[in-house]
Amino acid sequence: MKRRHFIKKASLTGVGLAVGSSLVSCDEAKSKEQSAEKTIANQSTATVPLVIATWHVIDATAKAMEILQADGNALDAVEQGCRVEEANEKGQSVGKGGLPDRDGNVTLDASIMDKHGNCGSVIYLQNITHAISVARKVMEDTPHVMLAGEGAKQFAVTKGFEPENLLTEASKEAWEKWKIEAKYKPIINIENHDTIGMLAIDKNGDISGACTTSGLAYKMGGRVGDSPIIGSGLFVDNEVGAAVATGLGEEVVKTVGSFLVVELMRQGKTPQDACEEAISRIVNKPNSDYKNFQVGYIAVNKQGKTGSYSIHQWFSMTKFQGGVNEQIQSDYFNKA
Ligand code: SD4
Repeated sequence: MKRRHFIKKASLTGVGLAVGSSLVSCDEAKSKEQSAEKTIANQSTATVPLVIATWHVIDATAKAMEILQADGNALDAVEQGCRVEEANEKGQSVGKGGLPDRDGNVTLDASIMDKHGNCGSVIYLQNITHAISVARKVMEDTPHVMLAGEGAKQFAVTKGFEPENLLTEASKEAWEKWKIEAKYKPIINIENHDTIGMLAIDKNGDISGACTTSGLAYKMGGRVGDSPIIGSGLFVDNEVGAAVATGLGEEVVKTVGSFLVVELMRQGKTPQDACEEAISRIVNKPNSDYKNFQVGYIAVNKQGKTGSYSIHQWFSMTKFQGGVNEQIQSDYFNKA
């Protein structure tokens, strides 16, 4: 390992060796490096690998952990974890079976971000179930960060993704019913399962995140939410931590929510306090209509501490850490 890299790694993991400003011999540096690596390894067994996700998605976190336990990296873990819910036709807010827009089109938004700060996203993607994998291809195989609409679909097809009909009978029926009144109203907590946002730390202590959704049910055609907007629906900084959002995307975009949570952690807040502060920026706006919509955040810091918070009750986080895969109810703002 190069000395500069080592110093960075030591300070990031809280090992705090005083080599940055002092002159040390090569041997001394090497032995300090070895002991730092051990400490990193010990710290890792205490808290990582770990994975957290929005809502109740035990199967998705189990899939991600399977990858992490097999020495897979955090990026593969979050992608594969998200794919579980994208393929789950019963979940009406993600991937196949997602509720359509007001014209009956299922349109998907997704984003992914790795430990280097690379990111990719797809916006208004139609007919492709695994939006998260297309987002990863955008990140890895193009010079761009975002692809939208027909261009995103065409790109996916050239990458071997099979177009299919994403509107299931159940979602079509729900849409037909909605059309009777055709009122747009954000729904708080759709069946305790919504946009999936997932964050993971692998055995090396590296962080990645992903977010995938069919967006708000019965949205206007062309509407884009927070989930594919880097910094709003998702943000990862491998030196600090990561955050991901769910709920009314417009409110998350207006406050650049996930970036805000990570910046608050950089300033020293715990993940829990950072999520609470990001929610308070929304609810404390003059004339905030927060009683009528939900927003929730989950976050993890570099030390593997996690937090989650929402405006309304019944938001939850699924967390797989230390052999336990569990759903944890979030604390929330609106207790009145
Ligand atoms: C969006 N944040 O498109 C997503 C949808 C969601 O609860 O999370 N709904 O605004």
